Amino acid sequence: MEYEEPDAPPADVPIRRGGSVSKKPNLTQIEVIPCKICGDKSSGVHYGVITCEGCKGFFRRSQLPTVSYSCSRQSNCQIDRASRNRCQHCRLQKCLAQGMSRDAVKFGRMSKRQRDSLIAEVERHRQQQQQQQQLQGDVQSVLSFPTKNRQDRSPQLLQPMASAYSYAGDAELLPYATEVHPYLVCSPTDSQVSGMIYRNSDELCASIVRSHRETSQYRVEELHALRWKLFNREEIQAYQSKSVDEMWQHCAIRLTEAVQYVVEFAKHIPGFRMLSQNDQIALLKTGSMEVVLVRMSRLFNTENNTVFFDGKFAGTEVFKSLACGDLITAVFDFAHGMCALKLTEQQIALFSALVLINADRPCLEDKGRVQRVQRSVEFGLTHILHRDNQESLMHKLYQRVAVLRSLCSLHMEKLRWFSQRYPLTAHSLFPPLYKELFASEAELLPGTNH
Ligand code: HC3
Repeated sequence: MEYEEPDAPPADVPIRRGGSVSKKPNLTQIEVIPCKICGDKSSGVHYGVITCEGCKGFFRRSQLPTVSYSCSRQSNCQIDRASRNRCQHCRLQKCLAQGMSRDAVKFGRMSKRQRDSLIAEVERHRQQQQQQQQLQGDVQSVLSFPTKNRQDRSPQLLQPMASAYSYAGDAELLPYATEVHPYLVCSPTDSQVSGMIYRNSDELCASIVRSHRETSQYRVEELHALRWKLFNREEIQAYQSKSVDEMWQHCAIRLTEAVQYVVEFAKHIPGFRMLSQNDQIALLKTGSMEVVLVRMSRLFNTENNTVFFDGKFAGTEVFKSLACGDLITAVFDFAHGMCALKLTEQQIALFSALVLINADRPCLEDKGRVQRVQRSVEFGLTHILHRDNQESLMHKLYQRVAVLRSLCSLHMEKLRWFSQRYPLTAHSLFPPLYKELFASEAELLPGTNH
C-alpha cells in the first residue's frame, strides 16, 4: 500500500486492542476502506482523503493551473468506479467535498483527532468486513446450490452446498430423487417432470411442509416461549442512535440471513428443482423477499406488535434509524394481517411455496413448466384447506399476494433512495447476496455482480 508523507500519521503509533498493545497501527489496513470518491479499492491517504490511485492521479492533474472542468448535466453526476471518468467536473467537486486538498500534502500532519477518527473508521470497516466474510462463509455457503452448472450471473444464489448443513429430509426424498441426483439442478424433459414431480398432492404437501420445517429458522414453540423477551429502553436507544447507514447495513445482513433460509426451502421442494437453473434463479430473485415477509408473520406477536429480531422482540421504534417508517409500518401491518388468518404451519409452508413458484414472474425461460409446478402447488394448498375445512382462506391469501407485491416495490424504492444517499455503504458494505437480489437487479450498483 502506498502511503503518502507528510500527511500520513506516524507509523509507529501503538494502538491498544483488548488490553494488549499492538505495535503496528491498524492504519496499515486503510485499504479496507474503499476510495471515498469512487468506491474502488483505496491505496492510502492522498491529499488528505482515503482514495484509490485513480482518484489520487485525477486530483493531482486537476490542480494544474491550465485545467478547468465543466459539467454538461446538472452538476450532480454520480461518481463511482464505473462512471468516474464520465464527468471530470463532478469528480473534482466530490474530491473537494470529501476534503481533498493540495495543502494537505504541503502543510502539516494529521491532527490527533483526525488520526483517531481514521483509526476508528478503519477498525469499523475491518469488523464489518469480518462480519460479512463470516456470514458468507458460515451461513451462505451452507445454504445454496451446487458448483455444477454454476453461472456467473448469480454467484451468491449458486454457492456450493456445504456438508455442515444436514438436511434431515434427504433420506425421505420422494421416489424421483433416486432417478435424479438430489442436488442436480438440471432441466429434465417435460415427460420426466409430469412423471416425477408428484404422485399425488399428499406427497407434494409432505415435501413442502418438511422443507419449511427444516428451514424455518425458529420453531413456533421456541418463539412462543420467548414472547416475554422484549428490548429494553437502553437497547432500543442503542438501535435508534445508530446512523442510517449503520442500521441499513445491520438490517441488510439480518434480511440476507433470512433469505438464505428461503433459498434452502426452495431447493428442497422437488418441483422447484425440476425447473431450469435460470428459472430457479429468476424465481428466487423476485420471490425470496416476499417469502421472508410471509415467514415474518411466524415471528410476530400481535399482542404488542413486535417481531423477533436479533434475539428479542422488537417494535417499529427499533427500526427508526432506517428512516423508512412507512415501509416498516406497512411490513408490520402485513404481518398483523397474516397473523389474523391464523394459518397452520402446513398452510404457511404451502402458501410460501406458492408465492415463490409463480409463472407470472418476469424473465422465465420456460413459463409453461413453472406453470405446471405452480398448479400442483395450488392444488396441494387447495387440498389442505379443504381438509382443514377452510376453503374461504384461498381468496384471502390471494389478496395477501397483492400486498406483498406493493411491499416489495416500496422496499426497492427505499433501496434506491438509500443507494443514492449512501453509495459507498450500498456498494461496499451490503452482503453480496443482498446486492445480487435487490441492488444489481434494480441496476443501482453497477459492477456488483462480481
Ligand atoms: C423488518 C425487515 C424485514 C423482516 C426481517 C426479519 C423479521 C425477517 C425474519 C428474520 O428471521 C428476522 C428479521 C430480521 C430483519 C427484519 C427486517 C429489518 C428491516 C426489514 C424491513 C422490510 C426494511 C428493509 C430495509 C433493508 C435495509 C433491510 O433492505
